[in-house]
Amino acid sequence: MVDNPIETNSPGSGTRIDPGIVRCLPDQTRPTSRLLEHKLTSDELLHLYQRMVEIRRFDELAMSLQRQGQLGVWASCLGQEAAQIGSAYALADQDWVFPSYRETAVGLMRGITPGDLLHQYRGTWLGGYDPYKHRFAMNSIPIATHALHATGLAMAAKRAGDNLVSVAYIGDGATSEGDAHEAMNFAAVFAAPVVFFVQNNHWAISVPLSAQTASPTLADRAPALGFRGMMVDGNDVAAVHRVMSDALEHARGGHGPVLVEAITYRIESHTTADDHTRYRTAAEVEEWRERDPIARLEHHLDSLGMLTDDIRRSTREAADAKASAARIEILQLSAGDPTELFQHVYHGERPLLQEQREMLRAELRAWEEM
Ligand SMILES: Cc1ncc(C[n+]2csc(CCOP(=O)(O)OP(=O)(O)O)c2C)c(N)n1
Ligand SMILES: [Mg+2]
Repeated sequence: MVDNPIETNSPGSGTRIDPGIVRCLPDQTRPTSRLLEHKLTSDELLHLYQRMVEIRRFDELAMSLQRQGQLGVWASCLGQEAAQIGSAYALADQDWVFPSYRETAVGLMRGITPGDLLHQYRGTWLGGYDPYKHRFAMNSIPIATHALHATGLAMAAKRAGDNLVSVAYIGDGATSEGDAHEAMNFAAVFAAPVVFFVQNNHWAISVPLSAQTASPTLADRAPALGFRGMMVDGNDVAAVHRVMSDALEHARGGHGPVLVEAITYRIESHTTADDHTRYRTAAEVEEWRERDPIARLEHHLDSLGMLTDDIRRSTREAADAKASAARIEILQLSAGDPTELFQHVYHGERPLLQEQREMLRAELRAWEEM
């Protein structure tokens, strides 16, 4: 299943134990384990640290804007920054990304501005960015449907002789969908250049991983379908970058798809419309907070003597400044008229939709009068 089987998880950690999880950076919360070399220079590590801090700050901003009624909903990526940033950093410009709703960090790494990324959450009725320019498709709210799009694009690229890899970002829950299975099976049969980057954050809303699959790992899905599966510590940015670079090289070289299972954790609720305290323990969340991916990298940079107080401060200040600018950009987006929702469903008006539009208008009027 994995190229470099390494037993690094400590028993009794309270989480699923899997062999063969690639790690590169020391983890303060586990006994010292065998670490692999990574492919990043010290400057690159520092750069990724700065981006992780910046994107976490942006996530906090989006959470508070939602609480202030400025965004309809928000799906936080808190705790998943290393998985998203390490994998996105390994991509080439020509590669295509098919994201779910939680891939904020990947979108920002693809050069989309915060305001453009948030149109959908602000309720405007046009997507804010050009998917072709950033090679970042519109995010998929339906679970796993975009895995099929990723495979389709990769099959077409192969036929056309284009040098690109298509990456589907899916969750642990998404692996249970028929669409994910079909996408993986087709990709394997046609040796399409796809990477299925699975962020195993242990939860699909309130469904734990243990209720999602009887398979010991999600990466096991790949060899069953005849392709390569790899596991990586998703809170280790350098390991994620290494594994993702290898996966991309494999797919780009014409050797078929790869499934990367990045083991991480969703620290926040599923979205702002959810309350995770109703279905998981504070102790579990705390355990993963201690494995924070930014703290992990900070420790490492510290040990290299690269993280002075000045750098910490300037990183925080730069993140704050970017968040302030993003806030202005987001608040300028006009949320538009919600009753336009009914205009483009069919060509022409339909009585049922007209009725529904009137119901919405009445509700909006009632809200205004409150
Ligand atoms: C086809 C489909 N079924 C159900 C849902 C409702 N739903 C939204 S998010 C979600 C859980 C997804 O979990 P996972 O794939 O682990 O991604 P995560 O939210 O953890 O990033 C579900 C079932 C949906 N959006 N689409
Ligand atoms: Mg999940």
